[in-house]
Amino acid sequence: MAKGTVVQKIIDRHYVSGGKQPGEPVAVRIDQTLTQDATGTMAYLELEAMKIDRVKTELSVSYVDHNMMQNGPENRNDHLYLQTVAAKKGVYFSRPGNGICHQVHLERFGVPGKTLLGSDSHTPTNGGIGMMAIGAGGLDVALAMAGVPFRMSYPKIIGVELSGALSSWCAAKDVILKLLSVLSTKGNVGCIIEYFGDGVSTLSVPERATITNMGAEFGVTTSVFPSDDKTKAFLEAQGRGDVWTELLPDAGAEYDRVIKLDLSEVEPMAACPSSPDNISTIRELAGKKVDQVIIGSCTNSSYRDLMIVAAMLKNKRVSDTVTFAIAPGSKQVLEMISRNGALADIIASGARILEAGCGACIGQGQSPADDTVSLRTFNRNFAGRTGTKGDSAYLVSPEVACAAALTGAITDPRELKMDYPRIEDVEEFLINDDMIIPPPADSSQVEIIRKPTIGSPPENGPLPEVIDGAVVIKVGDKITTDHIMPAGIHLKLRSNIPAYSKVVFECFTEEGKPSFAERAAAVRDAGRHGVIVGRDSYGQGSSREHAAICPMYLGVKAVIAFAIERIHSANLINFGIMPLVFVDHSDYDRIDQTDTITINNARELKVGANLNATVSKSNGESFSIELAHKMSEEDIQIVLAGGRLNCAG
Ligand code: MIC
Ligand code: SF4
Repeated sequence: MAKGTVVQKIIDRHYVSGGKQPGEPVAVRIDQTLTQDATGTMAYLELEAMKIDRVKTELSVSYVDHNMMQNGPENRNDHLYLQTVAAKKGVYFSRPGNGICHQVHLERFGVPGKTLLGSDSHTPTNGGIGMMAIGAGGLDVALAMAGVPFRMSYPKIIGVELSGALSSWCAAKDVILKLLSVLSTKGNVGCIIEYFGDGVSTLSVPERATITNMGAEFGVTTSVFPSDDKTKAFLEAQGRGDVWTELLPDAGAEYDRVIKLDLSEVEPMAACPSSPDNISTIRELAGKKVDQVIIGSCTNSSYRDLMIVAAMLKNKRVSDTVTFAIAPGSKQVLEMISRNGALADIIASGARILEAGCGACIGQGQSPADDTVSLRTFNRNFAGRTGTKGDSAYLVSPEVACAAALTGAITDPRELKMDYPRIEDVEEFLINDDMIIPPPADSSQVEIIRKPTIGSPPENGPLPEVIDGAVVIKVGDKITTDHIMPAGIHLKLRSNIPAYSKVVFECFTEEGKPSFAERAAAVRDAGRHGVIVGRDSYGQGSSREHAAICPMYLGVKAVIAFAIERIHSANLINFGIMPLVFVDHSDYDRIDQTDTITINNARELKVGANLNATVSKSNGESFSIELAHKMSEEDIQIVLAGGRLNCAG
């Protein structure tokens, strides 16, 4: 067990119950929550279903940053519901245009040493100021708002010891890409990363936040930096010095594993298509023609990032063969670069200015052309996430992105022969919270606006004794929640489960053949149950609980894989679907999409006990397989009840 680390101190201060050995279930008190609009509507509908008058957290904030296109009435309907339900339940509301939830939260609300639970997988961004900030499904966040402690597995703490300082043109993004090349996106479930060592003080808070943000791609519970003088200076510059407390690891703090990284050895890197851990150096990729460059997302759209970009673009013009777009992370950033003239330099160069929000990162516009290379400062490049099938998206630092925008090809920024525009830490940010609406002290008069597209969480019955399972899909390794539940143009359906369910696993639909939704609905309507078969690291990526709700709606009762990622596994349980793992991996090869998997004693689920299932082939052959699970007693009760909303209390 790790001793005297920052993470352990935060857990100790928030400990409610449970074990203290890595892997044991532990419940912690949640101080703050955040939601965004794409996951938020469901989260507040679930909170309403819990019949709680007012949230019980110290602070809860509802952001609108994902669904900004307002293509049809659905998005604005969601926004109206979110604004009024926030007022009713005692939640702050950050209006559309105010910026991306993680960036705004870091600027205006994050507090070192506190816990934050957010219905978005990049919630760990606020680990950059020493919070224990965790991404979860909307229902877990609704429960936290209702005052229920968050259950997690007591973490293994991976210490990343930083030494040295970054060289010119090498960025925080390169640090996290380097680490992704070491730790990869799989096999890290149940761990928390804590940064320590002499190198920490050389990184500014926005740089730390880039690192903790993209730490989500490891599949860890979260990533945390200590809270030190740099944190203090950042909070003071945000006019919030009063919330600062120092939070450092004790001398001799023990980590379960230590990775050493000398920042001076980090060089410009890229995550190549189509996984954040497919890492190359820019030197290796240099010369590759680029058609599109976009700077933005919660990873790289801070004031520091855009000032670097503006300095690189000043008095220059974007290459004729590149389309170049910039989305600032927040209204604060946009307003500051507007007032100091940096935005004018960016506009003059030919960059296209997008609104402060998620935008292209979640496939809302800016889809690249067929067979072209897109360079993005984002955190995810899962296949098709850009909105273009067969896309080729690379994830890079703002420095590398800008170099490519100027030259039309992947270029090592060190080759540009420019002076590195080192950006000093800001002494005073421009503070204007007019776009954040605090909840009224008395909300009895507030009426919640529910337009016709605001549905309700679908219902589910208890887990049946016998799972008469049809394998409705068999997929391979690293299936992300973007594969399961596409976002982009479908995002506006998040409040309408029957409509959104039609696109589950859409990327696997073959021309002229029934879709997953059609196959699963046919199985359900025949009174049988759906089973999804996957391989390693199933459910990577986003926190979207729709990747569980929609399969539940379509009658899925079990997912069987080699390993299921943390947030997705919790979401499956929350919606009454069993997350199961193959005991013998070779069984995967023996199962086909048309097979039947029967589990006779499903309701006899026991902690630590395996289940037996029978696989029957269409030719009459059958064989048995053994399935394991990691569900706790509480998880089992939730699954047996058919989901958390069916459980009393
Ligand atoms: C993402 O980056 O994939 C998202 C969109 O922010 C998701 C949340 C969602 O699907 O609404 C996430 O990261 O959790
Ligand atoms: Fe928004 Fe992209 Fe960040 Fe998700 S990763 S919160 S879509 S900016």
